[in-house]
Amino acid sequence: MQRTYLRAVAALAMVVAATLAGVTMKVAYAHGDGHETAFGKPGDPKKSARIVQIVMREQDGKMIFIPNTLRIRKGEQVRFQLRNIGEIDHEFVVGTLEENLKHMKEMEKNPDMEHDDPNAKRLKPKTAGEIVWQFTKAGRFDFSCMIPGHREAGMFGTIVVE
Ligand SMILES: [Cu+2]
Repeated sequence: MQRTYLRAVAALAMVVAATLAGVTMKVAYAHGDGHETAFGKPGDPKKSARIVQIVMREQDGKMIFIPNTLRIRKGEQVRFQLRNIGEIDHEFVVGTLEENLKHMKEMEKNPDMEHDDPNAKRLKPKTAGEIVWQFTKAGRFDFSCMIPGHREAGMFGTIVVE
């Protein structure tokens, strides 16, 4: 009797352990798979997306993005079509304001730092590029050019997701 009981408890414990392991694995997978960040995740280029065109340029001693304010619906996937029509390199990096400011400080120390991230694109003069990003969280976010001096010259914008 006692033995059967112990065996049943052991079997139950194994089922619980296996279930917990399964749940843990699934959570880890979902997290790693989506590259989810505080401002969303890389989009799926095969899925439909709202097209947002952004021009980067210098103008009257300033450096700008046109437009520099965007409103996006939560969950919306956006295809940023970026064009650098200026005379020098520019960059588009989307993130939280906090992260972008921190990143900018790192760029000041390493001006040649290259970005190959799904949320960033550096463009030579007279070239174009694309980023597909899905904004999964509501909030106020930032896009900036991280090349030293450019954000200070005006090269940043705001994305409001609601
Ligand atoms: Cu720039």
